[in-house]
Amino acid sequence: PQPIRLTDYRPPAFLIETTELVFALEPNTTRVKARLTIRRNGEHAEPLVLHGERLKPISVAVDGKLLADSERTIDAEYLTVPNLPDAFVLETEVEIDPEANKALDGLYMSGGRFCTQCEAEGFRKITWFADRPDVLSRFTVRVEADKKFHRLLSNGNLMESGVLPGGRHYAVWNDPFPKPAYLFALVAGELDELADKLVTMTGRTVDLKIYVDPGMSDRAAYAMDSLKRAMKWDEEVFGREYDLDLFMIVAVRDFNFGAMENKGLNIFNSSLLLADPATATDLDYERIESVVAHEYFHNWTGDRITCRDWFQLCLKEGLTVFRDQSFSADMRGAAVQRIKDVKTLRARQFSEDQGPLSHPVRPGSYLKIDNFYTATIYEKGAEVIRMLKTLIGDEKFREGMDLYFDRWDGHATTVEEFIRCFADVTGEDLTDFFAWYEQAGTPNVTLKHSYDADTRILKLDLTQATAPTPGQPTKRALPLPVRIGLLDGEGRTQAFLRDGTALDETVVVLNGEATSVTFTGVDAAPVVSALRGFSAPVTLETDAQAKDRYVQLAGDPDLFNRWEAGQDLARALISSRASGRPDEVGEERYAEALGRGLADQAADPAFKALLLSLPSEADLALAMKPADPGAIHEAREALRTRLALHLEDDLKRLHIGLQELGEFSPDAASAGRRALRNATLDLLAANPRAEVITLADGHYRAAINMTDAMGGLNALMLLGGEAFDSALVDFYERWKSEPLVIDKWFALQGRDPSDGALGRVMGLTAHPAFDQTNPNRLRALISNFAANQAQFHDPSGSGYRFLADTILAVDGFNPMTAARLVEPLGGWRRYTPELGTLMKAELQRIAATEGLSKNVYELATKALA
Ligand code: B3K
Ligand code: ZN
Repeated sequence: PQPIRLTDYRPPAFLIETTELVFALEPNTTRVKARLTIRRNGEHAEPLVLHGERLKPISVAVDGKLLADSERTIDAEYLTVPNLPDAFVLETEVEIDPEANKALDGLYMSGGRFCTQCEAEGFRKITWFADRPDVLSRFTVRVEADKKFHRLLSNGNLMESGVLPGGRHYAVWNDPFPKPAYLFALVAGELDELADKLVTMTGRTVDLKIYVDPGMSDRAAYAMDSLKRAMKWDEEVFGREYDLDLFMIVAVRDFNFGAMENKGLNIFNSSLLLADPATATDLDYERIESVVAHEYFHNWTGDRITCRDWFQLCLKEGLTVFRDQSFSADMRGAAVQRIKDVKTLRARQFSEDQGPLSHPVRPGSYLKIDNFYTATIYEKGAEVIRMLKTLIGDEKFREGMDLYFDRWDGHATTVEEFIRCFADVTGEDLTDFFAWYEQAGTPNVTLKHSYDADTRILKLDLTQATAPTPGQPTKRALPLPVRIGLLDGEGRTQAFLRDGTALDETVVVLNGEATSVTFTGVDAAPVVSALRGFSAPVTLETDAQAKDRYVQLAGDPDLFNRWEAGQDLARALISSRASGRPDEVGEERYAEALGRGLADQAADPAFKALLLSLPSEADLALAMKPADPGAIHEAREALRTRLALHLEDDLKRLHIGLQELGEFSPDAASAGRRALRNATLDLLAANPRAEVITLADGHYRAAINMTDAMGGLNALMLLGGEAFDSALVDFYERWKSEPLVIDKWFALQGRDPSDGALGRVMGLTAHPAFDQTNPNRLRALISNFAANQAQFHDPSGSGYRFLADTILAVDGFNPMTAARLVEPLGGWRRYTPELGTLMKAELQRIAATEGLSKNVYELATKALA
């Protein structure tokens, strides 16, 4: 297969001004008629080439005249029509089979309902079209179906609806905003409606509707509340008002990823929409709030302004993640949100960047664009925007955004044009900054300090270097904002002078390979608090000593760095254990410091919960070269056991003290208290004793919300034994009719770190409730198992073999979802040679399989390269 390259971009040869579609819906034989008004774009004599895959042709006509077979060509990917006038009407009819579509791309059936997913290239499986984001068209859609498909929905405004003979009915929708085909959506089926209204900043009333499975509308209340808050926030923070009179969200159970921002008709994976206290955890609530906001924010950053081509994906995704992170920070507290976002970034993006699949935020080539919905495009894309804001300041950032909206509304554009808006409002040359989009890899920054007590001068020396990544052997220095503050030995903030100005904190821009800065008026030997708020997506090495970290852990006013100091200390202790030299004195000291952190009355419980959690095994594996997951697991558990012993009384006291008495509330403060309470139990479980089993069992059985039920079940899993087995049975019996809850049951067992996990996971694939055609269920078990460091990396290689077998099986019907399972094998070079060889062998077996999809082929071969 030939890669598609950014440098090959050509403007479309034809533009489609209007698109009229008629869907005669039938599960196996849906007819789609399209009437497109098309205009030649520029002076040329090229034929019209439209995308179309898996379509059964019925007819093709130009300006009302049916084309003979000889007047057009149809192959597996295109419809080609030569000799066309400069403007014409193309009418086509095709037949498709939604019921047979298990790839969940295009028009398919989920739970007896019709629904669509068109981003990135699904529309071509519905009808022939210029399925590329720079062809924007005005859509009118008529949907006809049997009346049992009660709701007939598409983008925009409902123009007309009525009954048809033969027990059928219809609805006609018109979307006044030109849009690319990837934002098209259609839903038909029996759905309950939750309705609300919002008055916008200019006084317009917008109808808000969320459609869910019958009987589930109560569970959409939190999503509705999140939507209203997101709409208001976008008005207040970005000046963006919603533009249609109706905004709809539909929840479906079978969906390849989280959600989709179709214009006026978002479609969501039900796991990111439905919640009530009994069935959803606080993490579910948190994700629902952020994804509802994310998809809503796309209305401006994605829909009104879209991407010229798919290489520009970060233009909408990185920016929209930045917007949803900022929203969540305002809703839930900036520090805790930042820590969580950085944990995700490190777990997903840093690991991607250390492996063969490392790519720039704006990649230069791809085989299947579906493979580039990555943490690099999304999470690192958001970091780049955050840095831009740090570098130019809040005001200029807002001015640049306003200019972007003014200049590009209604267009498909590029990252260059986005950055140009900020260059124009600041008058700055942002050419160097642009390299963040083109260069892959995580820069490593070093910081050394030297302090002269006599002159009270502090000198900081910073350097940066980025290791080579596939296709980019040499790297350039990038402009890096490093936010810095100083503490004294007691942990108090120390003011200092930079260029004569007194400051508590400053941003040093590391603009080349090395930079030095001097602060004067530094009264006492300082503890340097660097990269505050994680001001750049880099790894940082400093000359700080453990004692400096303890000062920070005790009271760095930058909560990100306070947490980070604890993580650094824990990393060092775990790595000492993993290399067979446990630092028991250090462990004692660490436990004491954590104890003081827990006792801090001023600290937010959500923050304390984060403080109490050790770096994840995956995070630790990134720092250990080569990584030995078994050793990491044991070392981390050993430290947890020591902490549990040392902090036992504190943990128990907290666990009891945090017991919830009133009504459940999903707000951040209540969720923080539950998180801390469950974190105490999680740590106590590292020291298994009858008393702890009783505590965990009691917690599970007394739980009146899913957060605590899962917290209890998780602790029982860590403790193992009969109590766990019986709780698992109890849980299943209780929730077997709730698919989203049963996903959690599968996920938990995938994560079980105890020996024999693979056998149990394989057994679960034969469980009547397991269904590999449902991506939520599949990922619950399989992706969680592949993230189960200790068990997936079993020295026999059986975990790898199992994953490869699963990938191959799923690739037969759902390539997009199969491809997303390849990543855990991708990092094979980072592991011990024994493990790496076994991982590589499985990748080779996958790559050599005949009939592989382009999706899996691309990732498997890149991982091997
Ligand atoms: N834009 C969609 C993702 C589509 C993924 C296609 N393979 C959801 C989102 O990022 O908001
Ligand atoms: Zn998005």
